[in-house]
Amino acid sequence: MTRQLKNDIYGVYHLSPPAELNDIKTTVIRPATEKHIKKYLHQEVYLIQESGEDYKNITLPFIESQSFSIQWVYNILEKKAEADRIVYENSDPDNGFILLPDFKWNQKQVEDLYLIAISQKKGIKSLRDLTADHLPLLRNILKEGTEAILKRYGLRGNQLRIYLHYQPSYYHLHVHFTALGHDAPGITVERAHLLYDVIQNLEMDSRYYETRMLTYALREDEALLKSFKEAGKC
Ligand code: M7G
Repeated sequence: MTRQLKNDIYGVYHLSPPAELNDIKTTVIRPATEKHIKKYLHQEVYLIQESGEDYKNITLPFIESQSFSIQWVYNILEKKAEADRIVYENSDPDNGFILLPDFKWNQKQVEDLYLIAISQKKGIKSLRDLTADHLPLLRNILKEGTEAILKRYGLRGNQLRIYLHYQPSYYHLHVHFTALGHDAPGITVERAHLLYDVIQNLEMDSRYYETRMLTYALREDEALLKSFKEAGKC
């Protein structure tokens, strides 16, 4: 241990933890696409304000041409991968979902709990596709997902942050459940949409997410940002 600074009751030290405390959890993506590499590189970010029209004209064609493969999601739904990690399943083809630990969570402590609920129904790409028809699915995810987490991990609904990303990285509807005290990546106001709010907004207006302006950040060399620039939208 070496001391860098000491001032009154405050000290700053450099420590070299012993090997058993020095474990690093790693995720390996092999083969990684160019898009994967970009996702993990630091870059400047810029806000986009996407109208319903922009979504149809710019974002949707982009998603259809070059989004990440969602094979890993289908593997989970078809029990070809991670079947032993499933925490809860509602097998209804329209309103059901599978709840399991996100691969970012090592499952060792609930302080950074992170699970995802994946819709059984295919073809719901993101928040933009949601209408009042999806309320039963969203309510099931909220109620049954929360109950399953209480039962398995002892955290109550008021200790959880339950949200959807817009834009997501993977265009198959899924909901994030994280411990409220955990600053998980992607909980920023320009990306996370609380499930409580999503449900209320759809109850008020079935076309809410089809029509409203959605604001989010894009990284400097993301192709979608380029599409918005070419369309003179930013
Ligand atoms: P997202 O909002 O589409 O994108 O969330 P993000 O990754 O930019 O947040 C997808 C979520 O699924 C993320 O929280 C990922 O950590 C998680 N995830 C991604 N993959 C490829 C897997 C996987 O293979 N298994 C599990 N359990 N979780 C994954």
